[in-house]
Amino acid sequence: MASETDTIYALATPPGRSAIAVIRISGDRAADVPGEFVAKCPQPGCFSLQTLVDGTGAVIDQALLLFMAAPYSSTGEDVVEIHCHGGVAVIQTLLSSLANVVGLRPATAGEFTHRMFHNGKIDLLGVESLSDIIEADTGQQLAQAWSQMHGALRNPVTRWRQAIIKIAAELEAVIDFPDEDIPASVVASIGERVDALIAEISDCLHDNRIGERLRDGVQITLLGPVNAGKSTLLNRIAKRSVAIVSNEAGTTRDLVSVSLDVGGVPVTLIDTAGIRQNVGPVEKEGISRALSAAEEADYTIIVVDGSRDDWQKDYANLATSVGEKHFLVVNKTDRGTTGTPPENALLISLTDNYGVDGFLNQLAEKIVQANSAQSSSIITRARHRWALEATLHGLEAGLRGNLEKAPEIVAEEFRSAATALGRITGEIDTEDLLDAIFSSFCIGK
Ligand SMILES: Nc1nc2c(ncn2[C@@H]2O[C@H](COP(=O)(O)OP(=O)(O)OP(=O)(O)O)[C@@H](O)[C@H]2O)c(=O)[nH]1
Ligand SMILES: [Mg+2]
Repeated sequence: MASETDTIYALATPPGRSAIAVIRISGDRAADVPGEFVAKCPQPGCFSLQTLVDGTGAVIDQALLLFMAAPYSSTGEDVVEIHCHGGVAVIQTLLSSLANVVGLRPATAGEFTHRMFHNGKIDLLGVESLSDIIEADTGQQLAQAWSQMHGALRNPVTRWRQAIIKIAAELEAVIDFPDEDIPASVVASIGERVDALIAEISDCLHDNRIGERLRDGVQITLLGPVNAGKSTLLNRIAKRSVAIVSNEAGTTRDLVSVSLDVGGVPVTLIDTAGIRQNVGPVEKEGISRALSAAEEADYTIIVVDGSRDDWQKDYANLATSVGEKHFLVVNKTDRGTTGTPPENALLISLTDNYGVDGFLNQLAEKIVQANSAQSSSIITRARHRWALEATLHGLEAGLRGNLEKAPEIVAEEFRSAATALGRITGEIDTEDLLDAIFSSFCIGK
């Protein structure tokens, strides 16, 4: 059975052919591993070039070995890294040799990081940041991940938690002397301090989900009547032919998406089926998916054919269903436009390339402005938000309680607020949560 004290190993680099591959080994038996290949374990903190041979004396590879002795390693255990040539046979031979070493077993997903956490090398926010650093697709996501690693949320959470624990402790002291009245000055001071904490935490929660959006990406949906030019616009933005374009109404049936980097903000742009009445079951399903995608999106681009008589009516219907966060693109102006467009209309012609760059610049500006990491946005996961909401809830419930008559109930509310904060950094936690977080890592991390 897998144990937390086993020595574990894994390929730390992606599988397949590469110039160099790295195999990591962590645990008590790590320093014995070079000996299994008739090589010497280097001095702690040193690399050494060694020839690794198998049981018959045949050379497997010439590799750089690195040894980091406990506790001065990433996992806090003895760690050996084999920096070998990244050939499939080299990697496979080394891994199957390691499988035969008594006391060694392959690591499970995220197990190296799990050990870092258990050995106090990193807290839960650090674990999440590490995952975000590896997953980051854009520069802004990377900057946010590092800012989280360096304490963007940890610092205020630690300060708030200490303040709440101090307040709860002051209350406990009062509870210990039940015959004495709580001095009015203590009641006032606790009220003021809790008010200030509530204000600070609420402020942090009112961040428009910028941090989470930057981490998860922004979703933009193209919506509009059939034949308006949605797929043409998607292809133009993606700079390649992703979706089929044709003059046949109802060409797009399913959702077609592309991933984009807009000024460092990761964006998923989704093309959808054109909206129209009286259609068959397949198209009907497509339209229902289109409307759901627009509902879930952070922004919707409503595309209409400005040369058609009823485009204003189409726009009005769609605008009502998607709400405020939308852009109105009136396409096909090369054929002329009917009626007076509303003020927010962006007039373009994809065929003549009229107004398209202007629209795209405006779109990019809006996305970057609204979704760039800001020093004030320190919540990057729904988990953080829930915990901060639970903290607020505890503090507000405490304030509503009767400090003079039932200080123990108030203290309990404050303690629950401190517990919720402790969950963010992992000081207080359940194994369930840890398992969920670590399982998102790849094997070898
Ligand atoms: N005249 C003109 N035609 C355009 C313009 N933009 C796109 N078209 C044409 O309009 C037709 C429909 O374009 P699509 O991009 O397939 O339209 P769509 O909104 O995706 O249509 P569905 O998928 O059927 O909902 C194609 O023949 C395009 O070449 C434009 O600015 N002017
Ligand atoms: Mg289409």
